Amino acid sequence: MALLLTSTPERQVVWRAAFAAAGEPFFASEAEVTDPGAVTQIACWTPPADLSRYPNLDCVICVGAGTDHLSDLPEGVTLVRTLSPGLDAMVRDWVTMAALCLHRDLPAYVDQARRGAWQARPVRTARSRRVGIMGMGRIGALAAESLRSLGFEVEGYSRSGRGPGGIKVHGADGIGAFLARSDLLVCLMPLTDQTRGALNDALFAALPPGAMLVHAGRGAQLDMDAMRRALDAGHLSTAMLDVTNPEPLPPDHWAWTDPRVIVTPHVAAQTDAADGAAFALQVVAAARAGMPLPGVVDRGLGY
Ligand code: NDP
Ligand code: OXD
Repeated sequence: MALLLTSTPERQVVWRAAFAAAGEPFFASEAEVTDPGAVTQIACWTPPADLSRYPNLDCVICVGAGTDHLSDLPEGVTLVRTLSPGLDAMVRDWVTMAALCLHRDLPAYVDQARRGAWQARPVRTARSRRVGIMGMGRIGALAAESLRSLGFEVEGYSRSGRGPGGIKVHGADGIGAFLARSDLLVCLMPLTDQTRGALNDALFAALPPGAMLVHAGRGAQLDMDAMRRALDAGHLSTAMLDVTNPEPLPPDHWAWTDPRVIVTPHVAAQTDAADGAAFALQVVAAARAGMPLPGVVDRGLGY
């Protein structure tokens, strides 16, 4: 039993030290693999091109949270997503920053500053802004707690209607009521067949006029042309995106220069190398003990 990592040289160093300290066999790259039959786990963002080289592969560990790009692994290979409080907290921080930026009109002030315009806009209290979070899993729950602590009126939406205690979470039959109250909509859903293209004309039209969009889920959930139409029509006032469609966003894309939109290049989280290695070692330990693996993705549901 051995784990193969495909990653950057900097991460290889950290993982090698962690696996050596744990006494676990480890290959830091495909070039190091002398016996492909020994590889039982692969940890990666982008998997090796030819997985058939590893006949005893049991499990692929995605070093991030979203696993949509790993949906076509061979049958019988278990897919695991990294569970890392540090990663979750990074996305929470990005969402909190983005929500505050939009709530306090930063896009307009940055635009004014470029033009040397000293012009005040009305300031609203956080408690007067209703936040709606789509996706109330590990990260959605943390973001809700953070935004609530700042005074926002937060409600959530999830596939099942489940979510953390102490917060109202709408299920599929409550989507209309959820959107109608979301002055600031946050998307933290995984990319699945159901969520692909979910941020579209109909959804934007269902929001209160002048709503704000914070998107850190997956780019393919967002119809960027629909977002532009919603901005032009006033259904949306501003948007802050960490994920875009396509990704990377081409240098000449309208969203880079539209003063109503702020884009960051999919950086809400970057798994800390030591945290990633520690989680992979938990997976290896569970596999050795014949115990259920942590972080298993339901490949039918897609997350
Ligand atoms: P979880 O699996 O913990 O939670 C997923 C949540 O989404 C659950 O509440 C689930 O509902 C809900 N959901 C799934 N499908 C639907 C649907 N069709 N309609 C409504 N809700 C749905 O995931 P995480 O919180 O850990 O991560 C969420 C996503 O955030 C990741 O999949 C990834 O795409 C994105 N992400 C982005 C990062 C970035 O850098 N921008 C970094 C990390 C994550 P239910 O409870 O009912 O199943
Ligand atoms: C992601 C991640 O899922 O960076 O986007 O973990």
